[in-house]
Amino acid sequence: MCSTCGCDGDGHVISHLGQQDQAGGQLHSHTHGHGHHDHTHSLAKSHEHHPGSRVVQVEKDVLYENNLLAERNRGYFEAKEILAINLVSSPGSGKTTLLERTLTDLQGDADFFVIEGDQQTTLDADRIHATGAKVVQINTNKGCHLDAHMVMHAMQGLKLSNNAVLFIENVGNLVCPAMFDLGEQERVVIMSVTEGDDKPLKYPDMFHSSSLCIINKTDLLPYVPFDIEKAAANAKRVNPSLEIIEVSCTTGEGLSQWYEWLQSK
Ligand SMILES: Nc1nc2c(ncn2[C@@H]2O[C@H](COP(=O)(O)OP(=O)(O)OP(=O)(O)O)[C@@H](O)[C@H]2O)c(=O)[nH]1
Ligand SMILES: [Zn+2]
Ligand SMILES: [Zn+2]
Repeated sequence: MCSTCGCDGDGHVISHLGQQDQAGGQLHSHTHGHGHHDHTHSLAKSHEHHPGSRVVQVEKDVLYENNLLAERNRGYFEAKEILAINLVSSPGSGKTTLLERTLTDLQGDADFFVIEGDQQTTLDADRIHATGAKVVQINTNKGCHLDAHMVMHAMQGLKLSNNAVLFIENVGNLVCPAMFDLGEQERVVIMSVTEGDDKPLKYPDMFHSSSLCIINKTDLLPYVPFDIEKAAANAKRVNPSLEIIEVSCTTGEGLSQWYEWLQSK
């Protein structure tokens, strides 16, 4: 849990890329500490001392506050009929590549917006920006996940249109992002065949809280000892209602199934 691993959720930087924000090619960014907000942080934190309970109390407070803001995001998405999809995975499984292909292949089918979460750099946001989609970058610095608060502020820079599709690329981490509801309708976990077919059993929360699992890099199956049936069975063991789609973002194999899934939402 992040409150015990030292991650600092309030030190994030939000950078706006895209037509409306890229005046003169300058990337506009601002840091987000506390003290200048246009929303309230309603929690009066308890300062009572219960021996041995401090860590648990902090976790409860962090998640409680997150869940309030997630509900707020969800209400906004519902009111504007926006489909918000939280993409989660370990680092390098192919989230940004999947987004690049999706935004290119489905161009014109809907208004697409992207929130890019990374600890450092705007590399992923630059890749998304190159597809023509509107994108905002959140750098979490030490933070190992996105939270509802960061997403709320990032949305303020995106000016989402009604009926839009919003992809949120979370920080590459199969542990902490599982605990943070962002207000999304769908959580999609991406695993790749180079990671081992035991991942759903080792990181059950992530697979339990997702509605779709994409198994990526199937083009590498001849070269790695990954049993795709076993991976799917492990994922179903953790979450029997999890849908599974096998794709290769490199060859494009299976992507039509992903697009059909998107269209069904
Ligand atoms: N062989 C193969 N490589 C892929 C595929 N999809 C992505 N890659 C490669 O995997 C590497 C990581 O892909 P990214 O899309 O950057 O992964 P990511 O999940 O966005 O990574 P982080 O943002 O760092 O968590 C890149 O070198 C991609 O080219 C695929 O289907 N097959
Ligand atoms: Zn705030
Ligand atoms: Zn990425």
